[in-house]
Amino acid sequence: MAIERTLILIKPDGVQRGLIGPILTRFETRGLKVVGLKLMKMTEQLASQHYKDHVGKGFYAGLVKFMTSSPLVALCIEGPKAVEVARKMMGKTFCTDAEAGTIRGDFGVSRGMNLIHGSDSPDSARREIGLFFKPEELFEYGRAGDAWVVNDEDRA
Ligand code: D4T
Repeated sequence: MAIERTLILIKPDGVQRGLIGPILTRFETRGLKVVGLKLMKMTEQLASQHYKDHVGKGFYAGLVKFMTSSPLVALCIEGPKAVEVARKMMGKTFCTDAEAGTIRGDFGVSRGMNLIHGSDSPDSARREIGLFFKPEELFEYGRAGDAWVVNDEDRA
């Protein structure tokens, strides 16, 4: 089954700058399906779970301060190779290094305030989706145009 789900966060800087719509539009336009969506505040506890691999690193305190400072948008999106497709759309971690045409490369110039998070592997995606969404907050549904976005070959 090549159809995957991934966790995307539109970080506090993206929400504050009015970029929820433009960022969401990129995923929708690409053909990826939104199967979960919420505005929420990240707590310090959730930050420590989400960023468990970064706990103790020099940038961790600043990262948590930023991520808990204002609401973010959590998104679960679905599609063929969704994890890799979304990572490519986001661009390199620091906006200053991200290629033009990517979300970070088109909307940002900061290092740490990098607008968006996307899971880095299918395993991370499963773990992270579970941190941000209850099962009943995720939806399986068909869209009118789905047959023109994904066919049987993509699902094989
Ligand atoms: P996230 O996890 O936010 O999608 O970003 P990446 O997957 O692209 O990058 P990451 O996990 O290596 O870093 C997480 C987060 O920490 C910030 N950061 C990172 C920072 O402020 N200083 C640093 O030196 C690093 C490595 C940016 C993203």
